[in-house]
Amino acid sequence: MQRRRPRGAAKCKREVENGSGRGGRFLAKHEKGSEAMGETKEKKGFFRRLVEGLSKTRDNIVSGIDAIFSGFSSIDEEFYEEIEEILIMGDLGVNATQAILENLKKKVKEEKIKEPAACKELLIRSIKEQMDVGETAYRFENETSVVLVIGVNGVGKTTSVGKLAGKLKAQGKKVVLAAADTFRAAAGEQLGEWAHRAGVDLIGGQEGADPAAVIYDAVAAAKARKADVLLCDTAGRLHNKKNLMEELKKINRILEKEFPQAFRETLVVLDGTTGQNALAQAREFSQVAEITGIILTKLDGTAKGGIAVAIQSELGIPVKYIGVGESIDDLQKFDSQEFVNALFNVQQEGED
Ligand SMILES: Nc1nc2c(ncn2[C@@H]2O[C@H](COP(=O)(O)OP(=O)(O)OP(=O)(O)O)[C@@H](O)[C@H]2O)c(=O)[nH]1
Ligand SMILES: [Mg+2]
Repeated sequence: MQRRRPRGAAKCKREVENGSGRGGRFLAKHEKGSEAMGETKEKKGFFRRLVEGLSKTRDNIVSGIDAIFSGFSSIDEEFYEEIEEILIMGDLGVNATQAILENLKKKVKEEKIKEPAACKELLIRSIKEQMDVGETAYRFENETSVVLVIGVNGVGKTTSVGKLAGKLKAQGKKVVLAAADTFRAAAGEQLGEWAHRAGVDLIGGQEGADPAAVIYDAVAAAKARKADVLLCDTAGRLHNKKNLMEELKKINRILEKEFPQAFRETLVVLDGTTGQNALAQAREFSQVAEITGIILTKLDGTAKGGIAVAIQSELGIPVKYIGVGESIDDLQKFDSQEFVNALFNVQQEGED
């Protein structure tokens, strides 16, 4: 088969194009139909910020993919191999990438596609399908609930708790924060600052206190103050991993016993810049807790955003929020369809 470019050329082109922020732009159908003006406006803002934040991942994926689509004149094994390489480099992970490619090959066959360029939309559709974890529920926002926020050290737990408190408070909810990270000296203080910023109550924060006892007190306070949501920040670093996991089990037992009527949400915070490590962490936490969602942080700047695909595809756990900065407004609900559009720089209908 004749090809205009030898294998590997896609990579060279990718390097040349990196940083230019260019990428194929085409219109995608807006899958959600018509929306209220306000929501559309908010979505646009979200989309633009996501496009900005994902610039590095996107440059890798989009320019690489575009180079393959224009560089190959026929669809063959090498064409698929190049796509595979780019997806793995974009941090989508080996398993998710393979599933996406299988799906793509099936679609190419079914729809009798012959032109490489016609594959791009199919690839985007395959990635979206691979990320499908059903409807992402935010029931805790509308019920009396306890949100336990867990994760290893430094991933952004305290920051995310603070941002989430701000978000809920803005919705008119009564929020109580539990400072159950008593391991690190400044942890309580740090959460205290967030409580102040968000304008919500804080329980605990004494260094060296028993985290489970803090949770016990916080539950009592949440009940007495008729709070809508109790948000619990936890330690990411204990003497060792076994301690950390034991501590979480103990906290869970207290919550089950003392607040059985509350809706439970357990969110694992993962640092988006750590790529495949984040996936391993989520797996470990899922062994000790019933994880209901992920907060993927630090997707601004130089994030390896493809990890969101790997998480939803491999773990089947929805990414519920993404962190896109350090201030209180920098937490967004995650929509995998829009995320893939942003990753591929697919312009939403109606955007400039
Ligand atoms: N750019 C960026 N920085 C973030 C984001 N989320 C958190 N950070 C930063 O990451 C650092 C660690 O955040 P923390 O919230 O303290 O992380 P933690 O998981 O509570 O850490 P430990 O309590 O030590 O386990 C801080 O400097 C935050 O400002 C984000 O979405 N984007
Ligand atoms: Mg913390």
